[in-house]
Amino acid sequence: MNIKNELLKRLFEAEGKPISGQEFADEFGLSRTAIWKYIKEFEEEGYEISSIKKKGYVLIASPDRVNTANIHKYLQTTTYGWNIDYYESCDSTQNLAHDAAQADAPDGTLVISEEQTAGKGRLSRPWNSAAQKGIWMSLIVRPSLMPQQAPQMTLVAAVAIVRAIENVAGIEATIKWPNDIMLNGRKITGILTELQSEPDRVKAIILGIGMNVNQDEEDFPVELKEIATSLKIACGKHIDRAKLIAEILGFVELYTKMYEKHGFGPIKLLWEGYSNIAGKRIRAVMLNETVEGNALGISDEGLLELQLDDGTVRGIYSADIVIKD
Ligand code: BTX
Repeated sequence: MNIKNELLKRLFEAEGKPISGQEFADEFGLSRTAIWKYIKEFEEEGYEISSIKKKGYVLIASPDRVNTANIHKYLQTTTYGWNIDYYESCDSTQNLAHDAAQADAPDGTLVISEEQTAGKGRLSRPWNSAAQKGIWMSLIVRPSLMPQQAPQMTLVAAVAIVRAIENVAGIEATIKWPNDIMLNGRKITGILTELQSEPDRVKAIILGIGMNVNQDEEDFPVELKEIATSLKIACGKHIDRAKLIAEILGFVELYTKMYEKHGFGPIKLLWEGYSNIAGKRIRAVMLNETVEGNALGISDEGLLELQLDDGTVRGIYSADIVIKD
């Protein structure tokens, strides 16, 4: 057990009542000075703690940070998110997660940053990642899947994210195939799934998740004003990012296990319930080709199935789609 985290957890759970430094020290066989040092460290990290004579320590306020302590306060997973690499700023959590995965970071390791200076989307497109406003994180997972099953992890993550948003913000978002989560027709989340693999097995999947959480309209650069939104704009209140992250990790763990055990069928059912494409007329822009047709849904492999105007059905692996009606 990490004693510093345990102390912070007790301070949170006491909900404004004092925690006795002496009792905590006795319980863990530590000196009072060791406890006092932890309290000083918390204060340096931005927590506001008051010390009441003969009673103990009271947590008054915690910083709006997605650091390890704040996430662990809410985390209820078995594995995912217990190992965290936290940064105030970095170029891209995706790059750092690739390095960590190559250096054998354990299953469920989370790389997270308050800000990204070179956040990226698919095809190296830029991903706007303003400091302390969103969730910019990459989760390293090592499921027992074949490499060809990896792209479906985007859909696993999408369902997990929609469920987490529902629980924490009380609003229902929709999934736009393959990797966007939308609110009121605008993008709040993008998912970037990347793979490290051997010919016949997945070594690691890096699930990059970028979510706009507490931005106001004026926080978005001009080129995103018409296409992006945040949870705060949609539901009118500031959202606790750490709580939302813990919730996302919980659902990603649950659905990844489900996918490993029972295949894509149950995930597909959940996904269809949240997606906005079935029956719609869609233009799919791929690297070398653009096609248009009516969306039938997704296949058992997670491909978008489009019925073209000549009646043929095309399975599409990856594209930017435009929903036409
Ligand atoms: P995508 O290629 O589907 O979307 C990228 C496009 O989305 C951009 O070209 C731009 O139009 C738009 N966009 C950029 N920033 C935002 C934003 N903040 N909100 C809404 N729309 C935006 C989507 O790629 C996958 C994004 C994954 C980002 C995560 S963040 C953590 C991890 N680290 C990293 O570098 N990438 C991932």
